[in-house]
Amino acid sequence: MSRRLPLVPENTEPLPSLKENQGMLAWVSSVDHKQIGLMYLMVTMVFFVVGGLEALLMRIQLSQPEFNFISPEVYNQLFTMHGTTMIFFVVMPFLIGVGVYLVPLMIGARDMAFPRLNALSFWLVVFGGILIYYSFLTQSGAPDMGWFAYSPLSEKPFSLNKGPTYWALGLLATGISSVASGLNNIVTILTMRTPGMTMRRIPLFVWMILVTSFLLIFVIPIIASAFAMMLLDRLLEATFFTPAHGGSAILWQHFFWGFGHPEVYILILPAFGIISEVIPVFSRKPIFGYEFVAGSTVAIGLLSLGVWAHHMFAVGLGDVTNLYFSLASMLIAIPTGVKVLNWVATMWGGKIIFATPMLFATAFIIEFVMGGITGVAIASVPIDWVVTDSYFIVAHFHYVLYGGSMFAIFAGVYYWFPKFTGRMMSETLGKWHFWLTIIGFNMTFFVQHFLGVMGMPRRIYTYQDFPYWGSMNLISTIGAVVLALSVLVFMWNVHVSRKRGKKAGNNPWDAWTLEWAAASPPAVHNFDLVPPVRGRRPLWDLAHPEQPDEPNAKVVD
Ligand code: HEM
Ligand SMILES: [Cu+2]
Repeated sequence: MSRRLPLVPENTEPLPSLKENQGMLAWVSSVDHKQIGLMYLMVTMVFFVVGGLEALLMRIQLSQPEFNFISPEVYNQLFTMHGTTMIFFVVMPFLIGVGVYLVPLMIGARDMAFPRLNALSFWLVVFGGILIYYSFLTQSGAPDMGWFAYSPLSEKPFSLNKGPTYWALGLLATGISSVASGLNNIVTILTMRTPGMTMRRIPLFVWMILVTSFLLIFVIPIIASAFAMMLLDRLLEATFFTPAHGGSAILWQHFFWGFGHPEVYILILPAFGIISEVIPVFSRKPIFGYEFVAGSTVAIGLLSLGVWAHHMFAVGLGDVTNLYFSLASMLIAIPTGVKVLNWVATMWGGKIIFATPMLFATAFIIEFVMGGITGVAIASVPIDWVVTDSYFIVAHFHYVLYGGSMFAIFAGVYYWFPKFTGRMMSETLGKWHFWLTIIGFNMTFFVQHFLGVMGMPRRIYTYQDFPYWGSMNLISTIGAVVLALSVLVFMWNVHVSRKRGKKAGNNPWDAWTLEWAAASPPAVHNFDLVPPVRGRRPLWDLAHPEQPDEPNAKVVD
């Protein structure tokens, strides 16, 4: 379709440290953003399997009424560890990791601003994960108080229940990692862009990482202080969160959700970024309304700081407070809707190519909007009072987290895998993965809306044989098995394509952001020559000098 770009020789010898025979040491000691990025992706895949197995165990236990597969105590540990794992050790580090790999390439830089800090961030995540999982080996087992660790559940004395202590320490370590990553991204994006790469031209993925990074450095300290207080309560008998001794359990909830709601945007904004890169390339059009996609992200970031108590409507904060948080929450639907509109308008009239990344991106829009609609519904106080703590909520957040974040993660892997490895992933396996995901995901979570409205509470290890409860739960469990199968297909695809996939070349999708001008995989120094940047699509401008995106752009050289 376009002319080959003679910027980097195709299939250059991969950088020495990326050679397979280099052994573990080169990886473990690496400060290269590409190797660190790939290590993030590998570690998060391991955690994804672990968190998925925990989910599968829960679903087996719930497959029929009054089933005795796992005990109530273990069930409590499983949902706590599953939620914690998926949020802090899968979605978050995956998105940070893919950012670490791509941001320097996308802005034409040599590496992150602070490569050693980058390595520290990565290893702190590994350390935090090990610390949390270590709790399984203690005699009281893993933490069992749910991923939001409400007091008094999290305040049982350390001598009886060690899990929550390891949990808080592990998450403190990953919190330090997140703040460091946030700072690293901000400095990299603000100071290391190649000439011509103005803030109005950086890829939207980079915009999303930037806003996410500000959220990280604003809100992680909130939860880090709460963890510190929780640890003081648990280890030194302080009483911040124990009402019996003058503390306040509700205070914990404010701390937790003050962090927790912005956190859900930390889990979704970079996903929006991935979608904003994939959709234009596979629609063969520039993004519709770049400024609106970037601007609405800033709006979402700011608004997300002021809506936390929609997680606390059932607490009894009073009508005025509830009303404010309800309205503020609904307001977020506006900038989010703007984005959906931009993506659909980008596809509109485009020559759409439904390769696997685009299939996941398109499905993302549909499934994420489903989760968004139930989200606006439960932002309404009376509706929330009916369905709070029920399976309706479980359905809602899995639509945004799996149908949203995970779908975008899959889109991103299929899209950038050729850049990471120099090989294409199998399209046939990709389509199997996609359709099994669609079937399994919707089967698992759609019925849970009904179960919730029918009154099934979340976090119960079993239930009575009420009409339809058994059959709907069985459907959900079968769906989870299909979903597990889809993940196996995905992993198999990664495994075989890494060695035997079709050779990719520098720019297999005919995309236009700078990372595609580097070799696949990129040389250790990223670029021999960074292409000139005179618009938002530098590689398009190079291939089509007769119709550049910004004809009047100054040549900055
Ligand atoms: C692999 C498919 C998945 C299945 C089958 C699944 C299933 C489950 C189940 C059975 C529960 C417990 C519900 C309850 O008893 O209240 C749960 C809770 C949860 N899941 Fe998933 N899940 C999956 C993926 C994910 C992903 C990708 C995320 C996040 C990125 C996630 C985040 C959560 C959270 C935050 C909780 C709440 C834990 C808590 O109540 O403390 N799940 N999930
Ligand atoms: Cu929220």
